Parts: sequence; C-alpha cells; structure tokens
Amino acid sequence: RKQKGATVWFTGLSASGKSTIAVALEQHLLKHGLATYRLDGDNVRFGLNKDLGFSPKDREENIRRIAEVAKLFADSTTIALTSFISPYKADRQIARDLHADAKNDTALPFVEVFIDISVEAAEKRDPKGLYKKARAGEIKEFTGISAPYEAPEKAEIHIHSEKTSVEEAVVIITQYLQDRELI
Ligand code: GGZ
Repeated sequence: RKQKGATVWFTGLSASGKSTIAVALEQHLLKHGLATYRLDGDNVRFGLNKDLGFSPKDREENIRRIAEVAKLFADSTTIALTSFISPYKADRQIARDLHADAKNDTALPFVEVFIDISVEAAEKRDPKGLYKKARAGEIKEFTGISAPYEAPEKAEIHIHSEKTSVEEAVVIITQYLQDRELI
C-alpha cells in the first residue's frame, strides 16, 4: 500500500514518555521502510524556535511553527512525529485546524496521541531533575507545577503511561495508523 503523509501529534507532561514512545515508533516505521521524521525539543527548540521560551504566548508560537513544519512533512507523504508538551487545548486545536485546511483540497491527517500520566508519577520519574527545580522555584511556569496542562478530551489515541509499556504503545499507534490506512 502506498504511504500517505500524516502528523502524529504527541501531547503530555514532561517525563510522560512522549519522546521515548516517538523514538520507538520511528524505529518501527523505519524498519518497515516507511518515511518518517521526528520533531522534538532537541531539534526544534534549539534551532527554529530558539527565540521562544515557556510563556503562554511563546508556547503558542512554538506549537504553531511546529504544526506548520509537521504539515510540510506530512504533505511530502512522510509520517511526522511531534513530541511536545503542547499543554493548551487551543494551541493543539490550531495545529489540528492547520492540517484540516478546509479552504482548499489539501487536508492532511492529524492524529493526536495523549500520553497520560499523573503529575505525581511524572515527578517521581523526574529524569532531568526539572520537577525538583520547579518545586524549588528555580524554573518558572513549569507545566504541571506552576503552569497548566489541559488534558485532551477526545484525542484519537489515549495511552496511560503508567500501565502501558513503550512496546505496547507502539503497537496501539501502528494498529490505529493501519486501520486508517495511513501506513
Ligand atoms: C515545561 C520545560 C520548561 C517549562 C524547560 N515547562 O522534559 P523535557 O524538559 O525534555 O521536556 C520539557 C521541554 C518542554 O518543551 P516543549 O516545547 O515540549 O513545551 S511546549 O509544548 O509547552 O511549548 C522540559 C523543558 O522543555 N522545559 N522549561 N517551564 N517544560
């Protein structure tokens, strides 16, 4: 089957496992000969978006630019994987609407994947010590501690991070993409 493009949009708290799952999904897709490209903080926030911080306005612009870039990849028939907290419902809606683009005939599939974890569990993981710093007031506006995370209500895929392994998450997402004939 011919590959179509799509954006798989991960959202969830810091340390929820978004990037780990996105990396594993990328490996799986590549192994099956599918074109995929992963956008994350390491290749976006230090480059294209290095002028942006973590205020609500900056996060909005961060997400808007990422959505535009993901859409370009999807338009090139690549499976774009984005892994950003994207804490605001309205910003994720902007990302979705950009892909829908009802005005012309260029709608591209947008699959929202909610990596659901409690703040308590994410804080327990705290692989980079960021929650600790946020609690100490050393990082301002930290999502889950001193800035909001607006959980999706109708994401296409809802993964409970605390009870789903990375491998299981990859199976769930690839099954969904297959069912929609996106891969
Ligand atoms: C949240 C922050 C913050 C604040 C730095 N709030 O676990 P990480 O380190 O690697 O992932 C987090 C990343 C979040 O950037 P995003 O571009 O995904 O955020 S958003 O979608 O909200 O624009 C964390 C680190 O950056 N980080 N300061 N204040 N996360």
